[in-house]
Amino acid sequence: MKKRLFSGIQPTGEVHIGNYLGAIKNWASLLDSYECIFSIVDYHAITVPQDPKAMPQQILHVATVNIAAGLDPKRSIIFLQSQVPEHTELAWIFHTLTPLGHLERMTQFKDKARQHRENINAGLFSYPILQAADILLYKAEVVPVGEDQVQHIELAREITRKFNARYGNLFPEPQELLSTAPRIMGLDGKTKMSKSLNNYISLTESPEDIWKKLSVAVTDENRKKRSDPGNPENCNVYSLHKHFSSPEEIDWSANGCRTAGIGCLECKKCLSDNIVRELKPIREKALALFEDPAYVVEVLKSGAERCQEMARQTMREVKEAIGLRVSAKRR
Ligand code: AQP
Repeated sequence: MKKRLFSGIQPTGEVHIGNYLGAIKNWASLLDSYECIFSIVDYHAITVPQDPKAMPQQILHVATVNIAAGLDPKRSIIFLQSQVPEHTELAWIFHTLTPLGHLERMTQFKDKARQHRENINAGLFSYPILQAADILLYKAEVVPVGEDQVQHIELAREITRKFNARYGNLFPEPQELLSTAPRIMGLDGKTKMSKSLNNYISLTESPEDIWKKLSVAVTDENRKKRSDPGNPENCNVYSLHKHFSSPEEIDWSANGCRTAGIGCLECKKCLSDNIVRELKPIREKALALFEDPAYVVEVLKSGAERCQEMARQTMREVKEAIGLRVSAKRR
């Protein structure tokens, strides 16, 4: 029997190469090794303000791009979180087990609270509890994520232990699975690449726009002019080469930077060509799928139906364990 795997992505904007290298590419490579469930986590997305008119389009966009990037609906389940109400039901139960102090320590909460000072809501604070429910509703054992999510998976384990200790062993302890690129930095070179910050290259970006964005990307800031030698270890463009370029090109970039043998623009051009080449099939498939939203809607619908069955079963077991199921039968 294959172990079950769960992961999610928020429909908060364009899917970028950070999501791709940190998560989606890894997900696609795991389809045959695990029983895979992927969710477009719209309830997580609304913990920061979203435009209700744009939301349906964002959901379809993120689902479509994930399918185009390798999530094969025939070999995995892809569904929309809000179509399976048991996620929030189980999250409520987990709220009663989660110490406030644990939530206060979450780095993502602190970062998002700083970004959205005008809307620091309770959902943003308890986001990791809903994430624990997402995973445990399907008793998933493996959760492939980027590094930013590891703290949340640790909390999910903590919640699992508390539930199992109080109510009996129902849930397995989920483990994170990191890709070889767990943290891709944004083109500003300073913050994590994010959908909600304008520091990304999206998976459907045109070749012209990829070059436009890369040509102004921050490199080693101590390299002030072409003739200055630089330090590739301080350069995000070099870091990206490691994920898109051949070993020879990676060496060429590092040596050329250290000796001032090449300029940053030359180095970026090579990277741009390689990113364009890797993203080409994804972009083409996504553009074709954008013309067929009915197919994507159907994938989400049938995914939700399959999840619903598993979710109902788990909730029956949870309620039984907690003592919330009443019956007229005498004991
Ligand atoms: N920069 C990144 N490097 C590596 N992995 C990343 N992930 C996100 N950014 C990077 C991983 O992608 C998966 C889906 O992410 P998400 O949509 O759930 O939320 P996020 O981590 O908050 O992603 P963003 O792009 O930064 O979205 P916004 O701006 O809306 O907050 C996760 O596995 C994540 O680790």
